[in-house]
Amino acid sequence: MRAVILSITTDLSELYSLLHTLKYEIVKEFVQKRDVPHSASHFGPGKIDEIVEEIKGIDPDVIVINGHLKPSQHHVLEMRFQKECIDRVGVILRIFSEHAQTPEAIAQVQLARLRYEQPFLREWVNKAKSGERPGFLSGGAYATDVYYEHARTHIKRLEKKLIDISEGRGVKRSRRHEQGYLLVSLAGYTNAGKSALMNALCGSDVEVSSELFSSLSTTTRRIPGMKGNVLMIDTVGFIRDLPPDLINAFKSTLEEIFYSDLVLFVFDSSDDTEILEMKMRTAFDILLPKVGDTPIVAIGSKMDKISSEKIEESRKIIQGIIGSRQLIFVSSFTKDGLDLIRERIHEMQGRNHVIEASLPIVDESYSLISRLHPLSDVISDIKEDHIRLSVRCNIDDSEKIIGWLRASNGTILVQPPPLS
Ligand SMILES: Nc1nc2c(ncn2[C@@H]2O[C@H](COP(=O)(O)OP(=O)(O)OP(=O)(O)O)[C@@H](O)[C@H]2O)c(=O)[nH]1
Ligand SMILES: [Mg+2]
Repeated sequence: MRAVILSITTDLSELYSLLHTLKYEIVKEFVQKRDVPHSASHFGPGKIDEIVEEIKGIDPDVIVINGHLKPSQHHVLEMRFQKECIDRVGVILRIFSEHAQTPEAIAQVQLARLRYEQPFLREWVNKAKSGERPGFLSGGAYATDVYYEHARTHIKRLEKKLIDISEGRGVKRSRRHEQGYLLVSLAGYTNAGKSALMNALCGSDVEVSSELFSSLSTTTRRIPGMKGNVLMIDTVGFIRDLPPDLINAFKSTLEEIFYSDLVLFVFDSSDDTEILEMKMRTAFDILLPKVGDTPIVAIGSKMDKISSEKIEESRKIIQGIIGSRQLIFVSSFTKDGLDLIRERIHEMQGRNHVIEASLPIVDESYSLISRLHPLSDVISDIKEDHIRLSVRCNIDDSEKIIGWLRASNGTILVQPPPLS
């Protein structure tokens, strides 16, 4: 496919990676710097006229817009260029479609795609008179209308199918918990190195690739050499500017994160500072609502590619985003740092006692919470007039922790049974 790019920013590196993953050839790029897209046509109409002339000689297969198109803009651009136009989400969905392999991933991608296309179709149903649209749906108003109705039915069917798969997944998960498995999930931005880390820890052979979204289905493997049974779960990567609808299509996959006992939140520590921060914030924003009470450890991958100064620089940025959660740097290639992950999992295995408490909102409570972190997995939630605390710890530490909480004017709401 020969693609022409339109962008209102000069930052094209991620779009290049996405198009490279699709094996599209970029034949020309047009950049018109603007703070916000033109409301009717993304680029200003004068610039569009110019491009229409210019691409006549190039004759690309597709025009890729480095941003998010509203249905009306999409309609205008396709009419002007007489070419298929896709935006960034459209590109991502094409990658998803190509990479989906399991029945669940295929259904999730189909659902995401149909939901994404709905508003565009509605626009075409409203506007189409004689079927001038190039590319798909070129059969005119009637065909568009039929397709739209068909899509709606299909969406319902897919939603039902995914609920069924998700229920099966839930049964499997609770069986594993009953059998005493500890579940550790990998989450993070696409290409962060999640699958490579899984392979390094589990000796598995999940596909590792520089393409984006290589893993669209979850894979579960046992981590060998650990006391007790520990399962590691690789999950789909995140990317910025994904509409919630798309994330929701992957809901059942992301549930694996929610129900795990520990989340390893992987980021590529070799990324440039600005990109590192953007990816980390994006992934964290998507991740946090998905993790519930599960403790998170941030994992800086690919440390073999960076200097110790860069590690320290990244540490500062990341710690600013993840707060007092633990941060470990690793390399799946040299295996550096992997022992720290195993150690952390070991600790988790003993932390099966929960203390619930409330603390007053004062500085002393915050310093107590920092003191609790090395000993336990702490979740704090600020309520109107108190801090609600859930502390998972080792039974040996529970009495000490309860003592500290009481000394800081805390009220113990739930505590483990006393040691006999
Ligand atoms: N130098 C170095 N490269 C790594 C390391 N881990 C992963 N990579 C490279 O980073 C790229 C992405 O790795 P993956 O493990 O596929 O990343 P992922 O997070 O699973 O990506 P998606 O499944 O696409 O979301 C590949 O080209 C790997 O070879 C590492 O420890 N060191
Ligand atoms: Mg992967």
